[in-house]
Amino acid sequence: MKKLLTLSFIIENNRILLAMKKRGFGAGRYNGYGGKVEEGETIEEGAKREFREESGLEVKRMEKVGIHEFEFAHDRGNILEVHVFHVTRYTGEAVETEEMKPEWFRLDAIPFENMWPDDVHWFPVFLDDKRFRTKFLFGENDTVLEKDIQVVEQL
Ligand code: 6U4
Repeated sequence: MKKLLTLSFIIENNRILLAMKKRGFGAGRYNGYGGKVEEGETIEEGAKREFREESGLEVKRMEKVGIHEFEFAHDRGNILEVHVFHVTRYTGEAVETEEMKPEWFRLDAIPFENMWPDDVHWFPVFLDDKRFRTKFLFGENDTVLEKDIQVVEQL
């Protein structure tokens, strides 16, 4: 069983837009914008919709940069396939919504201690502008039990 999700980030002027997730899966952590891809929409359409709903920004151009497969030890076989996008053109300004509170961070001050525990492992590849495929297995308290990070030419 695979569930399709998206995760999108704006990076500009040496800063990245993250948002504090206020409710739902991953609440209390900073992350990019995203969520489940719905039936009848493409992954890109889902990414843009989630970005709009959660931030108020309209994505004009985005590029897929990576694909994660996340699995939890207590729920083996259920894979979260998360498609990661770099948003390179957008309009509007990020606003706080019921789900997310936006905040810009300098690239040398990313708050990894308040993010998903996998992020510290793959962000360096992402910030280095490489394409990647990863697999993470999480244990109790979302600790990383296993990780595999591959730099790829094409996704
Ligand atoms: P709804 O649709 O509101 O019921 P919600 O609980 O808000 O769902 P969901 O599933 O829409 O959450 O979105 C989860 C978001 O978290 C997606 O953007 C993917 C991201 N995500 C999930 N696991 C992650 C992980 N290990 N590391 C990471 N992002 C992750 O950086």
